[in-house]
Amino acid sequence: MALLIKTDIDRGNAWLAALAESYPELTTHTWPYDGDPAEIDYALVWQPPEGELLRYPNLKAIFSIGAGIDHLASDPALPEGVPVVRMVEPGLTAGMSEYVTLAVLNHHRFIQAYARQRQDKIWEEIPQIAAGARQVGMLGLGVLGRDALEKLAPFGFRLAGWSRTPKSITGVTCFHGEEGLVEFLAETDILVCLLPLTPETEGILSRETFERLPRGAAVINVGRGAHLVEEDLLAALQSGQLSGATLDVFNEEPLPGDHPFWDHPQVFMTPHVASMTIPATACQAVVANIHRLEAGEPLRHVVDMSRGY
Ligand code: NDP
Ligand code: OXD
Repeated sequence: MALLIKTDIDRGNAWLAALAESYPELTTHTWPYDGDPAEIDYALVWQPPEGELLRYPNLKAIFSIGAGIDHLASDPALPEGVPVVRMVEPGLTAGMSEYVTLAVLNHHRFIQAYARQRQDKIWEEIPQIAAGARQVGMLGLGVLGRDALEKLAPFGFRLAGWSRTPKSITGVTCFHGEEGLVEFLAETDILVCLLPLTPETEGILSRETFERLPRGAAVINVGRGAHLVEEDLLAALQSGQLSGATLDVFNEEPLPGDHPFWDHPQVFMTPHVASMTIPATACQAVVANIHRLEAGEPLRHVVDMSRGY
């Protein structure tokens, strides 16, 4: 049985080492592969070139190295009928919850505002707001959104979440669907986007959304760059409707050198590193799924490609 890995060299090597340890019988190749394409059973990929996966006629499953599968959904020549599996693994989940907690506390405790004051040697207190007086609102109540809310709970924030289908989560006020969005936004002081990128969610962080938030709210985007309408964010920061933003993902990555976000005093940004799949832990999920498929059992975390996530 053979698996082809397509990622960058360092991560590819980490995957090879992790898979060799947890599944020594599995033959592994890194992309580009110049052997017989018919020998490849599984593909483990991040951003493969368009049409690449069509080259392997005997693929049994495509594993996304990331939680997001938009890098596959955007391929017009994805092989039909081959299941696509998204990444669900404890390392990726833990990393995202760390980042979201950091970003929420950054806004809650005015860290960016104090950094600006420091530059101007201003020693001035900003009145602190109790965590219980703020609502953190999570767009997306999937694996990552739910874990981040769980990690935020001990701080005492009011927690809310929005999903496509109804949810019931202890300690979280849950909203769903278009009708639920307006009510959800009205009370959300710190808005976090952990949605998958689909035609329905593209551009959701827009002027209309920002105007529905309480004045002075903050926005954290760790979903995908295309969730955000960048010029609407700049306008909302300029008008004071939003007080700040944390951005990890961008429409164009790497962010072009002349982009206004680089120097914007109210934007805290990182280069798409909010969380990363960790091969040492993630290989367990991949290996377990291969064993399931080989035993004739259903795969876990298969993507509904018609829904886009
Ligand atoms: P899941 O598939 O587990 O969860 C997705 C959630 O979004 C679900 O709650 C789903 O609702 C909700 N959702 C989807 N479409 C809609 C819609 N139209 N309206 C309302 N809610 C919707 O995904 P994960 O939590 O594993 O990952 C989320 C995303 O995080 C990834 O797709 C990726 O883009 C991003 N990500 C970013 C990283 C980074 O480093 N910046 C790292 C990892 C992931 P329902 O529950 O009803 O189905
Ligand atoms: C992911 C990512 O989707 O890293 O996992 O963006």
